[in-house]
Amino acid sequence: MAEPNRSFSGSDPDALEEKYRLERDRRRRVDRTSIHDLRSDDRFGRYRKDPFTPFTERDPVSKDCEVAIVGAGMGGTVVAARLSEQGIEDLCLLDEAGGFGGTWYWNRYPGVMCDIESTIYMPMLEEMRKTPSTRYAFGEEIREHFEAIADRYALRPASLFHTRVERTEWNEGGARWEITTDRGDRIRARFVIMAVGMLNLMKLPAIPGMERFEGHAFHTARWDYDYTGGGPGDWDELPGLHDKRVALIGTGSSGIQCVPPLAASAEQLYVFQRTPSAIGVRDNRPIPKDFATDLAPGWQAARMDNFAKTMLALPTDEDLIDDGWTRYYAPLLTPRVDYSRPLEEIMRQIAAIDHGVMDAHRDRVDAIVSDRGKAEILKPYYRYLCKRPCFHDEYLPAMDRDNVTLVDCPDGVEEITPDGLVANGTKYTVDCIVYATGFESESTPFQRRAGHPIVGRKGIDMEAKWRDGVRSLHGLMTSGFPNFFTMPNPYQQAVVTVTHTHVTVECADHIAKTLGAMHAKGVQAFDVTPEAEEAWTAEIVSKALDRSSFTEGCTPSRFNGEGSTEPANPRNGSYGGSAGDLFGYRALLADWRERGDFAGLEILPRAEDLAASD
Ligand code: N01
Repeated sequence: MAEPNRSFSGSDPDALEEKYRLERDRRRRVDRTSIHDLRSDDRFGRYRKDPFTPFTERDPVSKDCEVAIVGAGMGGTVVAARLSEQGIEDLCLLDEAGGFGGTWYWNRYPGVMCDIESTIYMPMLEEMRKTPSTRYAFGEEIREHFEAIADRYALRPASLFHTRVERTEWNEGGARWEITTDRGDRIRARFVIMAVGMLNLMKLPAIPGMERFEGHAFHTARWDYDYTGGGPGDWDELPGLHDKRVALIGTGSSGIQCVPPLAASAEQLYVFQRTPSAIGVRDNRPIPKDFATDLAPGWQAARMDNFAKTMLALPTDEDLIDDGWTRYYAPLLTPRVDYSRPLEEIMRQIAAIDHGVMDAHRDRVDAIVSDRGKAEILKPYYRYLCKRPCFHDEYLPAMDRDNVTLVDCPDGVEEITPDGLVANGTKYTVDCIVYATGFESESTPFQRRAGHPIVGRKGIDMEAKWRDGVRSLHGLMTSGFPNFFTMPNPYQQAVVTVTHTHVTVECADHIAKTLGAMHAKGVQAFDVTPEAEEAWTAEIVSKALDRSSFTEGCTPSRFNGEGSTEPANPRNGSYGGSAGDLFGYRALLADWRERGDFAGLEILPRAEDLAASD
């Protein structure tokens, strides 16, 4: 693939931008946000069923614990491990899944992998003495890593799986959080940590007629290996599909990863593409077993920092990761242009970098896909940051296969019939439909992602409190909700990082150390003061950039509300603005802890006093 920083080689950047506008407009016409709400629409509830772990009956649990953690994905598992390092081991983890891993529990589709380098994506590698087997880990290795963390820190006995929290409520009198679940449990906890995840709600588009489909259908986040054959991590052969015509809807990160195994096994694969992804080089390879042998302790944190610095264009001696993210994404996230020049010229320089990057991606399609018709359809025409980029080396070659039909449908699939799909007025008869249609976006309000009412002091509901935008201290605590933390999320006033692992481990560390310090000082209850919350929110708002002039030009995607022209709420921002100031944020949290005065928190020596103070 060509070098990223070359300028656009085409003779007419204006014509290219005009092409981008035309392609955007082709995709703006559909009702893209129409989905089936899987939580409330019983007709589609079966799409959420766990195909991986059998459901077992158990008696309801009634117990007290020090810290309840809602969610046993990356955030919940890592914060639980860090708490136990602080000596806080009286925990209770709750999750709807049947095991640890969150997104990696649910997403076991053929080909599932992480396109962030495993050495910086998989947390706690040093503590676990783990060297990932490949540069980009496949899903099973990541999921098993979370299971291993859970075993090492004895989290399993503290965990309730296949358990959906129905209500989390502050009990004023008892000064405890009370959690009730769909299994009849009653958990009373002094502290609560919400680790509910960010891409945790499967998105099933509301395509007319889909409930009438008589073949087999499922979402990539609930892969049905009973139907396809094969199994998680064992997908070279999916014998159940040998005589099947399969439709795949969606060509984002999940869709493109499952195309090669599907193409290798299905009799016929129809790929329904609304917008082509930009597919960069992945270059996966084994990591030598002795990779970390000579590295100094702390190597993983240093490597994560190196990646973050490269992404933020901060000085580093070397780009240790040196992959598509650092070569293509970084130059556009934090462009190295001459900011002393007039704005118009700066914009021209950035456009030239962008055109060069996207040109390289279009050239890659031409170089790999020999079917000229398919190649044209696969070329992405939009600015690189408009959609999440993908990295893959087998997807484009698989598209060239004779048994793969690529259906270009910028309007989406029009209709589903009892035996097939209709797009652009053409009917495709199939046996099976795979929805690779993704998840509700990271900007989904916290309470919807949490999926249940969270009720704080004086009966205030979190949904009501954050309806007009987030108000928090550090993006992790909020006034009126004592002894309560949320793990960070991009639109929630913490900080964003390109690999979400980084902000997760930083905040898990901070929350655990804060609770450790509170224990040491005998603090039993805190609440955020309204003044501290106001000040933090003002800080976030002051750095919020109006990106609408950029996103307006983008092809519709989850990054711009599927083409919405609504301005973003500046309160739902990130520390340091849109690219995020991770290092400033981390220093600020460390300084806050070091001062030891819990600034911005109202501390009461006994939880009971907090109730009495209302
Ligand atoms: O979901 P997506 P995903 N008719 O939203 C299409 C993370 N992840 O599961 O592009 C036809 O990206 C939709 O079309 P369009 C990562 O953060 C990470 O693939 O919107 N098509 C799109 O092609 C990622 O961003 C890894 O026009 C319809 C697709 O469905 C996030 O998860 C791996 C349609 C959805 O793509 C989500 O990725 C996998 C309709 N009605 C995932 N509705 C790593 O490697 C939707 N589409 C770390």
